[in-house]
Amino acid sequence: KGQKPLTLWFTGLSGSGKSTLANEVEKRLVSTGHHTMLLDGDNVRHGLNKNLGFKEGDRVENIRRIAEVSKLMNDAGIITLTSFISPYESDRHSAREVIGDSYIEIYVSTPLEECEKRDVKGLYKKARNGEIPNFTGISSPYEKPVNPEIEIDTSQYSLEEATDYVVKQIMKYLD
Ligand code: GGZ
Repeated sequence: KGQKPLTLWFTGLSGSGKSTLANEVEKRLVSTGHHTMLLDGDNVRHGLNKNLGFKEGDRVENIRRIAEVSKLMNDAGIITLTSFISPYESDRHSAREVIGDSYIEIYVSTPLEECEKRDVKGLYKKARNGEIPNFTGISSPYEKPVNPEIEIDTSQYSLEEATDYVVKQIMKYLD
């Protein structure tokens, strides 16, 4: 299927719903004949980036490599969905420069309070107890996106509603 290869760059706090939403969006794209690749912690932080942790310099390098991989995927005609906190504005800006016009930023703006209430993996509790250092939102910064192409707060919608909304917005950028 002829398509403009996009990189759908999901950014937001741990527990904001980035990966869940990116997975659903990917399913929709696949069902309409698109060729996709989802990059997330499971397939990138455990492989390509397994030498990186969560100090600032490591996060910068994590995002830099993900942007470069996304560009390669796009060059191969594949729609890439990335699901990483990507907390720094300067790194997202660099990703945009590397990827170019294909870069679509999706800010998953679920508030910290809600993410902490969900605490799906118990990480916020550990971060509050000081068991996890440099935890985003608690002891490490999250710089809110200034001009994301798409913004969605998953605490306000069902997963299906959120997916519908994001897919509808993405259609503007697909031919
Ligand atoms: C933030 C951490 C940390 C610290 C481990 N800070 O909810 P999760 O578990 O599955 O998603 C989080 C993931 C964040 O990795 P990213 O590659 O997205 O981060 S970044 O873009 O900032 O490089 C969380 C887990 O890793 N995790 N320690 N200290 N999240």
